[in-house]
Amino acid sequence: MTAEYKLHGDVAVITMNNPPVNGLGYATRVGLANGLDRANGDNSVKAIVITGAGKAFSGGADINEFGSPKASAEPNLHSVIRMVESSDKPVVAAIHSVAMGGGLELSLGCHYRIAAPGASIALPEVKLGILPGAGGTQRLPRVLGVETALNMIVSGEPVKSELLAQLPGQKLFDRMAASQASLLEEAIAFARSVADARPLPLVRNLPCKHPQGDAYFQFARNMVKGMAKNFPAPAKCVDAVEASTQGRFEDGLARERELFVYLVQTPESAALRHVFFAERAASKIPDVPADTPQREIKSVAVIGAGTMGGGISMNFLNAGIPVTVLEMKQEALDRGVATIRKNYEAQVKKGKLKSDKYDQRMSLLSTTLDYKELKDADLVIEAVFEEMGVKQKVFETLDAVMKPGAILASNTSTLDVNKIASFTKRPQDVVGMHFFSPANVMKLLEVVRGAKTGKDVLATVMSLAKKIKKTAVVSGVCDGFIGNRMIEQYGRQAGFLLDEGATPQQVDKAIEKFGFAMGPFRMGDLAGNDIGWAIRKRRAVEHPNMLYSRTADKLCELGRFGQKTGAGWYDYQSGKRDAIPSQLVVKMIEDHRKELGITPRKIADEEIVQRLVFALVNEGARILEDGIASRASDIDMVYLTGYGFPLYRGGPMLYADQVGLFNVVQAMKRFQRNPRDDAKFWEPAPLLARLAAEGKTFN
Ligand code: 3H9
Repeated sequence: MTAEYKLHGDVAVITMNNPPVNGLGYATRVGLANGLDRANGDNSVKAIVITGAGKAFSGGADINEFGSPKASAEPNLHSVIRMVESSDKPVVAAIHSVAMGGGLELSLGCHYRIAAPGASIALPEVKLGILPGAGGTQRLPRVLGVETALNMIVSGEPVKSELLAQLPGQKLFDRMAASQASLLEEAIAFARSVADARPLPLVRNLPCKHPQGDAYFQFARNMVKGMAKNFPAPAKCVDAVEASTQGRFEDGLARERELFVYLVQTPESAALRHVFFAERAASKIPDVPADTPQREIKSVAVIGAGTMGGGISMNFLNAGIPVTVLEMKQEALDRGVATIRKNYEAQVKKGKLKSDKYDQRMSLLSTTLDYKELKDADLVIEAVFEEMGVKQKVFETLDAVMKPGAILASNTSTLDVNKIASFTKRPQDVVGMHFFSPANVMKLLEVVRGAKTGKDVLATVMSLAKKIKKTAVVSGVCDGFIGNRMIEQYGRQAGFLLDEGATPQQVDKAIEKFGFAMGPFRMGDLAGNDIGWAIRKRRAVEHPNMLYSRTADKLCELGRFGQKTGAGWYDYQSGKRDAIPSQLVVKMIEDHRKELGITPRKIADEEIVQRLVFALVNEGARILEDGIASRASDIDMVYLTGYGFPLYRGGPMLYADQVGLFNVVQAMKRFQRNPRDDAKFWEPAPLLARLAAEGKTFN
């Protein structure tokens, strides 16, 4: 049982104890129900306090139980809340640290609530693609007013208890405790003081109205429609809260239930719940325990003041960690610092950064032309040209100058980190830290684990990533690591689609409609088509048999590198980023087809999407099988945070699971018969074939 029962004189205290956050799983609910029964059956008990052990009152329903029979097994959360409401003796919720979701809903069933300052109060269900399903949409408006409650429910954002307590007319908290330390004692005293109060107050009996209900809810609907495209939950939250203002409490509760049951089954909710756990799982490395000692990172050095080096530096400056940037020439340093300054100034102008914070960040930045001045840095990140010879020189120099114990990181996006480590006499200190451009904005950090990378180095980099607000995912060493190794296959398919009859805008539109932030051709134009060109030239030497469409090379031979040259797959007007379909490119593709003797065919959007996404999935399966990624959900995190994969689809591997791996393999078999495509390309990875045959999933 995961709730403890203890008598404090004539007050029974039931303490939920289900670490880490007292999730209201089956055993906790049983514990609460038993505690309530026991207290009500004991004549010596006059009042009851419910609280939580450890670091939360309660984080809400146990998300692990969703979709399993345990979630609704009796006593379900509704039944527990009904027991609380109908208790003969007053029940007081003693809230501290975290009261979220079902945890807050449980407290709203209590007759009284006392909160410690600093507690995070939220109904965050919308972030999981659902709505509060245990009365939250009906009770919160009754204690906070319709508008405040709806804002909290639609945003899911936590609000501090002391702020809520100050709202005029609020009935959420009957009392604030002086501190968390005194909460329990004060709650017991309060419970004793209301022991004889009758009738016992119930939130459900409070009135709930909005003076301009129709107009207000119409306005709210318009707001969420704009904000929450592709996510059904926010609009349903509005419906549920509206129901709280319209009729009997029980009717509102029934409406909430109906909407909850609908939402919990949507693929969007499954995706968001998957992401919740995927995010937390990614921070754990199977053979690097949580208590692995870490190195202290008090200062950072960055080699290279280009776009990447500058963006990387900003992450650390934002976190209050001093950075020294090194370049070969003063002009390059000046340019790099000017760009960082310009980025911060833009944030100040937009009101996103206070000017004193800006000064503070810039004061943490220093520059040098001399490697020796970096010697005391705890971490050095190299962001120089992507060429092994250049990396070799940098790492040999770092090995010579850096103090013992410094972490030597490379921002390489494709090169062999083991080889880079071999340029030093301390391969245990070498790790890949692959940031994504723009590095000060993109959430993803691929942490590349070399064969000899120390566990303490990995543990340090993972916790540093959290400090600089990145989503870190560990990748083994291979060409392109997780993200770029997969994107290469996606890019190859995009090229084959052009050869067969599609246009760049058709491909982009189809995949953008699927939900990608940007299609492959608009993306190429933004990142620079010359980058892929350089990689393909290197690959042509290393993998001479790899088949590509030649269209991308031809584009580059025309000097059409993308936005930076004013022309790429699309045309661009100077100073603008709008992609305008290019007649010249269409003609170039048509000529190319003629050369190959291809008669173009009309390709359906569905085929485009499947070929691009299943290309990712198949390579993802290989990456899993090779042990480059530890889990399928890590691959999903890479694509969600680094490549603009739609959040509401949960990442390529979850998407494949939802489509069904059998169906994915069937589609691949169909593509294999396509005469223009590379038949070998569509051979299902052994892991994918096996899981599909066994009716299993990646996750
Ligand atoms: C709900 O209540 C539905 C009802 O309305 C209706 C029902 C009928 N369940 O984030 P952290 C785990 S829906 C299971 O790193 P922090 C988490 O996986 C629920 N597990 O810590 C992690 O495990 P591990 C509405 C949960 O201190 C560990 O706790 N509630 C749950 O930075 C630590 O998590 C929410 O959506 C849970 N509900 O932040 C709250 N919550 O160590 C979601 C956490 O094995 N949770 N875990 O990786 C949060 O926002 C944060 O976790 C919280 C703590 C603020 C609580």
